[in-house]
Amino acid sequence: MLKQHLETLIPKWREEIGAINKEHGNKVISEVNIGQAYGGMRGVKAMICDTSEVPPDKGLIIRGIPVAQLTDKLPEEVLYLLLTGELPDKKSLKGLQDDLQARSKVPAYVWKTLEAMPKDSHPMVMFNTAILIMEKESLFRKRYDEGMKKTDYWVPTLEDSLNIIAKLPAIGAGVYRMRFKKGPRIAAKKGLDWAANYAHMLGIKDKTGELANLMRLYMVLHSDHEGGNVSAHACHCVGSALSDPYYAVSAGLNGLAGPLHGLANQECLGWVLMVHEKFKGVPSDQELRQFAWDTLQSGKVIPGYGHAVLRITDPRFDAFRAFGKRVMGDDPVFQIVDKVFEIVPKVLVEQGKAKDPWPNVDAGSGALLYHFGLKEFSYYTVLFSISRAMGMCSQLVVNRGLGIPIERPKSVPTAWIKKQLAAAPPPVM
Ligand code: AMX
Repeated sequence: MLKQHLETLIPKWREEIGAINKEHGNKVISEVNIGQAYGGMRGVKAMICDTSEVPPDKGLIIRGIPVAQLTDKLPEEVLYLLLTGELPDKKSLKGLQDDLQARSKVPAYVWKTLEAMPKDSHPMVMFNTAILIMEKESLFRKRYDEGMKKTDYWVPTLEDSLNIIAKLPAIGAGVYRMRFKKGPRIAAKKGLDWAANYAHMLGIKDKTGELANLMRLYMVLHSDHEGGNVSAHACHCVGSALSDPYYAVSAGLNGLAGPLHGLANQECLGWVLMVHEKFKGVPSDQELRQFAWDTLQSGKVIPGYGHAVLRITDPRFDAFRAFGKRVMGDDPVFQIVDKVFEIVPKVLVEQGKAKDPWPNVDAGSGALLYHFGLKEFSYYTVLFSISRAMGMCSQLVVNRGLGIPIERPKSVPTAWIKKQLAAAPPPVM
């Protein structure tokens, strides 16, 4: 059903974009100055992402819907939205859920490979290895080798993407149980939705059902964040070489494993727990302010604060905070997260370096997981990965559908910059 729907949508999108390109292809949408070329291309509008956008003053908007309006949706609904631009009706949702369930069995060789890895491997390395070794299942590569038409590329990309996404809860939960010696793997339960099944397979007691709710929320909130962030961009760049989704998603997740990107949630909870340990509970405002300054003065960043694009409190942080207040308002670790939110932005403003002093998505998520007994925080980026794979895969499918070519920006050496400067000082932009 999803595939049939995309079969009607993709030719229309392709036609529309073809016409825009033909008529307006040489219109300027962005200029690049030397600072941006040396500065991580910040703010350069040089790629298209139709699955979501992140206006600095609004935060994540998925296919036109602000993420705050999606917090009661299932991740499968959001996946359908990312791929098609529409929320599914009941029948389409059930179709997608059944499809994912039918694709969810993880090959035995994945478990054998993970078991053979060093016992102290980072959970992200285990998770990512599982995705990469499944590359031999790629239908995209098979069909490409057989000689498929360019306009069909998106079809096996969708197949590979659904095959990957369907298996991630079991792989993620399997990594958790193996890496942290939690006992044998737990089989999926028929009838549970994608995220609730993940919570079930982790094997953490969930009498109230709130852990399953948190997982649904977590998976929705992390699902996509436009195209220029490290993981989405790495996935897009690798996919643009027509490397199949196993290679491309794996590349993206290697980027997500960086401490300035997805690993920040692990670092963030570490910082909050340091506060908890040092002050034996929730500190006073003054104690916390001093602790934040000590962190900055030791040359470190305050994890969970700041963003390359956002200039407001991340609406995803707001959604997690609301969940925390509802479910664990009396938990001291959550109370510290709440207090950090009151104190740290003021400290960062006073310091005057960070362009965005507000919390990002990672500032609070770890504390919520910790509350439910998921205390191995080196694992947290795996959760992020399970969710973000939905956005990365959706971007791949759409990009293959639109026939977006191989990515190849132009680099220049510093000698070239110097030559330009000597010839004529560039205008200040
Ligand atoms: N604490 C201390 N200093 C910070 C800071 C923070 N939270 N955020 C930014 N700064 C500093 C930068 O280190 C930089 O210092 P420098 O001039 O000495 O190099 C200066 O402020 C300007 O940086 P910026 O333009 O505001 O940020 P950026 O776009 O270069 O980087 C980010 C954005 C997120 C990497 C940065 O804010 C940061 O390191 N935050 C903490 C880590 C974090 O929370 N990462 C998660 C991001 C979300 C995600 O991908 N999951």
